[in-house]
Order: sequence, then C-alpha cells, then structure tokens
Amino acid sequence: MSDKTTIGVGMVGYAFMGRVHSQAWRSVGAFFDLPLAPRMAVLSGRSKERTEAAAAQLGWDAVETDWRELVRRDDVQIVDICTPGDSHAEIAVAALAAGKHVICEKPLANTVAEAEAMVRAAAAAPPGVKSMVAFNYRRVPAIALARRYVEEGRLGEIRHVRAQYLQDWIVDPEFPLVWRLQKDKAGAGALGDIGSHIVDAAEFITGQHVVGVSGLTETFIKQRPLAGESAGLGAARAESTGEVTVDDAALFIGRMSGGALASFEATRFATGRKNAMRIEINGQLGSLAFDFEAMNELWLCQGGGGFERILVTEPDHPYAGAWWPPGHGLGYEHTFTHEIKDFLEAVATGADPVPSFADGLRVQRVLEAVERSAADGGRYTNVED
Ligand code: SOE
Repeated sequence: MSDKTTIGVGMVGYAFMGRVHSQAWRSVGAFFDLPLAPRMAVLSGRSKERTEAAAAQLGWDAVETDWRELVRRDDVQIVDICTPGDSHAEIAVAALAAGKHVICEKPLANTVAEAEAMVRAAAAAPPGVKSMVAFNYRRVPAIALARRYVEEGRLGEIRHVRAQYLQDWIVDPEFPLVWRLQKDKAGAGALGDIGSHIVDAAEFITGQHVVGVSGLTETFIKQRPLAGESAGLGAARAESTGEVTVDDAALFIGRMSGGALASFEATRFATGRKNAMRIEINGQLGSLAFDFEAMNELWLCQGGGGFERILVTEPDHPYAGAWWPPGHGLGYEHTFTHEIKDFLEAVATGADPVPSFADGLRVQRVLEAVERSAADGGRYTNVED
C-alpha cells in the first residue's frame, strides 16, 4: 500500500483527448516518483451508456452525465477538461470557483473574451488552486531539450523561427462535418487546433512572444456531408451537407518580442503528412530542428557546420530517464504523461504550473490577430495585450 496522499481526478470528455489523458493519469505514478497519487475518480459525458462504457474501458471509478455534478463532488480535487473548446470556459470557471485545480485542453478557449474570463477565474480562485493549459508538445523531450539549449545560449541571438504543423485528415471532400470543422464548437480550424501548438512551441523554445502577425487563411472545402453520431476524426457519414465554418489552413508570418522573424503554417491539407509538427530555429551561433514524425530526434547545428542528430533518449535528457534504456524511444502519449507529472508536482509543491491560463490567453490573442489580419487581406496586425 502506498502512503502517498491520494488526489481525486474528474475528467470531462472521453474522445481522443480523453483517451490519451486517461492513459497519462493511469501510468504517471508508475514511472515518476510523485508526491501525490492520482485517483481516477469520475468521468463525465452526456450519454450515460457511452460514458459508462468509456469509464470501464479507460479505468475511471464512477460516471456523471452532467459536468456540474462532477465539479461538485468531494472526491474530485482536479478537473481535467477534454471537451471541445465551446465548453472550456464554462467548466473551468465553475471548477476554479469551487476550489478545484484545473488542467484544460488546448486551445484554452474559443475566443479571447472566454480566455480572459478563464484567466480572471484562475486569479480569483482560492489560494493554492492551480490551473494549466495542456500544450503537450512542450513535454516532448526533444522540444524541452531545444529550450534548454536556447536558454544555455548555444544558439546565441535568435533570428528565425520556422514552424509548421501539417496534417491531411480532411483532404477528402467527403470527410464529414465533424465538430472540429464548426466554428461554434471549435472556435477556429487548423489555426486554433494545430496553429496554437506551434505558436506555443515557438514561444516556449525561444522565450520570446509573438508580437505582430500578417496572415492568410483558407477554407478549401466549404460544404461537407453532415457527421453521424460519433463525431471523432473518423466519424460516420450522412446524406445531407453542411457548411464548414472554420479555416482549413492558415499561414502567417510574425515578429517575436526578442527581434526574431517567424513563419507559421498550419494545415489539414498537407497530403501525406499525418502529424508533422516541425520547428526550426536559427540563431547567430547555431540552429535547431525538430519534426514530430521523428519525435525522439533533435537536430543541432553549432559553429556553422551542418546539423548533427541527437537521439533524445539519454537519462539526462528531459523526462527520458524515467522510461526506457537509451535508444528505445517514446511516443505521442508520453507527452501527456509528462504534462500530468509536471501538473501534479506543481499542485503538491505550490509552484505555478506552465503553460498557465495567461500563456494560453496570449496564444489566443495571436490566433485572433491572425484572423483579423486575414480578414484584412493579410495586413500586419499587432497582437493586443
Ligand atoms: C487533431 O488535429 C489533433 O488531435 C489536435 O487536436 C491535437 O492537439 C494534436 O496533438 C493532434 O491532432
């Protein structure tokens, strides 16, 4: 029997993100020596039958069909929000007011106004109540190592950030109108869903903020078959069609607070690219390059030579020592385990977890500036504070 203090977790939503978060909650204590032992107390979803099936499969002890009940429960101290963006703000604000710690999927919200309300709720929460937005790619060991190298000054002054997030899951015009393609549910398309990740990664690695942007967005397929019941990435199809109300792709350039020039490309139309989240940083003394499709590798150039491949699986690399012997590699799911580990440590020690809701709000402001710029023919637009 463990003598660690148990902390109850309530998770809202059980689709893709809910599944991967469940995996993280289940495994984190087995690989990291944590001050708290999470208990997967309650799962919430709208359909009782489906939530019960998901809870049984994913390892949750109880279910609720109304997230408000989950937030009210005494056996829940952490609320994990894995729903579409349209409910993030409402759930987070209620949970924080009830004194629950909150970890919320990205992007933080669907609008700047919602994100601001979440930041206010985090500031007004009882002392010691923590909140974090789940930009999981910060917890890829290679990306954390890239940040370490930049902090150590190995690249010198940063001149360029070149970031791409390339997917292709909606290239087929017959792919149905799932929630990620509806503005009222998702807030934005590729821009919010995956563009937010590369903005966060660029800011995280360089320590600079995006201060202004010039952007273009496009919706290539404007009508799609309505989605059937299961609205996941591989949803069933129906006869009638509906309007796609978000961008399929977004391209923007920007200026960073430390003087770097940046370019960002987020698209779901990069045929053949499944989850190519890539970032290259060029500095005065060297460069770094990363591609999630080879996520255990970081490429480093120093002193003007070519790039050298670093296999980021050594015990002294971020997070890697907790897992397998060198060279055995990690996957997508480990990034979530790492973020849950960092969150639990912050809850236990009283440290402020990052990325904070304020960090999430800043990303939201960048996304909104891109939308304003794109609506104005790509005019350079400041990111408002
Ligand atoms: C779909 O584009 C998606 O699942 C994103 O929502 C995730 O944040 C990303 O990690 C993978 O792709």
